[in-house]
Amino acid sequence: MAVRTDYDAVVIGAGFSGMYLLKTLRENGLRVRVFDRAHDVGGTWYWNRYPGARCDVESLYYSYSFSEELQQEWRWTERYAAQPEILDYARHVADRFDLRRDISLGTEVRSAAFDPAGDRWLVRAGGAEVAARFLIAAVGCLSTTSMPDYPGLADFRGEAHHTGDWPDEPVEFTGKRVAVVGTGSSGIQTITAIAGEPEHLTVFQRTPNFSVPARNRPLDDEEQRQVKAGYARLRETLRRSFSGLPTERLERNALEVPREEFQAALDRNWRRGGLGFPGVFQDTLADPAANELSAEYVRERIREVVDDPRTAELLCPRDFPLGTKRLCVDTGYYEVFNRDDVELVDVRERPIERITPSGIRQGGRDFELDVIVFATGFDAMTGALNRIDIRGADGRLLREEWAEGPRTYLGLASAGFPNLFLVTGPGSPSVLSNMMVSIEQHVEWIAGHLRYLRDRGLTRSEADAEAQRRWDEHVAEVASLTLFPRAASWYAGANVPGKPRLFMPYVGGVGTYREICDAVAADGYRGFVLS
Ligand code: NA7
Repeated sequence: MAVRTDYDAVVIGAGFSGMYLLKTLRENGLRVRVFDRAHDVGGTWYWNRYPGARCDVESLYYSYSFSEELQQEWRWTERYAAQPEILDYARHVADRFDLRRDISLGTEVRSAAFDPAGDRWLVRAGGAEVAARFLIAAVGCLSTTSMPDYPGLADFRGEAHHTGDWPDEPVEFTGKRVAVVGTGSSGIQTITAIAGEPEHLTVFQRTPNFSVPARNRPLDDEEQRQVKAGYARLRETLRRSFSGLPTERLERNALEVPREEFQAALDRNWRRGGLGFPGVFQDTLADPAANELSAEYVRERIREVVDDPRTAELLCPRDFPLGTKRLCVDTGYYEVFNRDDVELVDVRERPIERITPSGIRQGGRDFELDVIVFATGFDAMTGALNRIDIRGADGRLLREEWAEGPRTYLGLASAGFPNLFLVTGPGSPSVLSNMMVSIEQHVEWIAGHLRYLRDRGLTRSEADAEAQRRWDEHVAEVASLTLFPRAASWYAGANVPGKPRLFMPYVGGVGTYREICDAVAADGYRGFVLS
């Protein structure tokens, strides 16, 4: 029986994943509709417009590789692109490939139910219902903000903003009393960008993070020309690498090399700047003693910069191994704490008690404030999916299936939810990688799978429950060989009260993961039940 579908595929999200899906599936002859609740494309880079927002992966690598013309013609101005430039790039891509005509902006997908009789998804987007054979969630890993449930927040008379949901209009800090709550990447970037503007800046820190220098700088034409001349090979190397980043990897153990060699390698990477630091020695993320060597190296750099020894010690991370929470990449963060108009407040032992109409009450002190910036992070990796009512073949909700933590096959699909595919989902290595490398791989794999189904007249693809169980086990097993599970990180759901604790990313690396996905495809999509 022929069943009506409005589209072959509905894609949720018009960030870098959703846009590339649209382009690829459209070229394969599919009718595609993309929905996004934002009023423009760009996803993460649309919402995270807080001061100082910048990518922690270098612009020449944090960019699409699928179009030779695009990668040759687009010119990045800095080694690390700031949010406005990345958003411009996203808009450029949308226009260049004529994507906007198939994207409905300002349209939130609230529910989607699989219709087993028609092998299709019925999707409620905005006020309308559409039917599509496939539903692809390109909702992002860090797109649902996490806001502590402070009493009194609604009564605050000043301005309060979350970094991940920043207003369009510029926020004025000059001459004001400002607080930043949270010292992850977003907090560190905000603090560094605004320091000096407020009359007084109070930083509320619960857990210090490891932050390494970015060494950001303008990109000159010659450097761009050189990288672009070797793009094809470079991109292929990144696809086959561990993290999708062009970092130094010595294939040696920190504990086994002479001290001078260890010191020289870390000095070199410190001077170079960026995220490569934990990957230089192969035991850093596996052996606590090796890790401690690198951790202490960073603490020494903090002590060198921060004048007040008590403040320096408060800023020194000790609660988790280096690299087991995403490193922060900064430009002058620790220097900020040498300013007279900046105060660091430790809230670990004595948490923020409440928000008062005029500020924050903590440790028996009342902080009078005009602006509070909440840089308190995200309900990462599952938050955006779980807030949509996604009902599978037997009517069960995805968030209920995932009540004990997400279950996926390859991070790409979940048993019980036929014809639903996830881009950069839990169980994939995406959040540990250069996201662009992961996005392209996921999109191309999903597009290949849909081609395979169409060529064979198949209308239904579902992850097999047993294959999924084995994959989840494998993800956990690989993680257990590393130090990652030792951190109370958003990778493990530990940053959101009540969220199930489960280490979600696949730590095997993007190159290995690609090989696994390719082998599954070559084997007739082993682990999927097709009909
Ligand atoms: P993160 O890295 O999750 O950082 C959130 C910060 O907010 C972190 O320092 C938290 O401390 C802090 N936080 C959260 N809740 C509270 C409460 N209740 N009180 C005090 N402090 C709190 O989010 P970001 O947005 O900075 O970065 C997310 C990713 O974006 C990043 O990893 C990069 O990949 C880009 P905690 O550590 O939980 O003690």
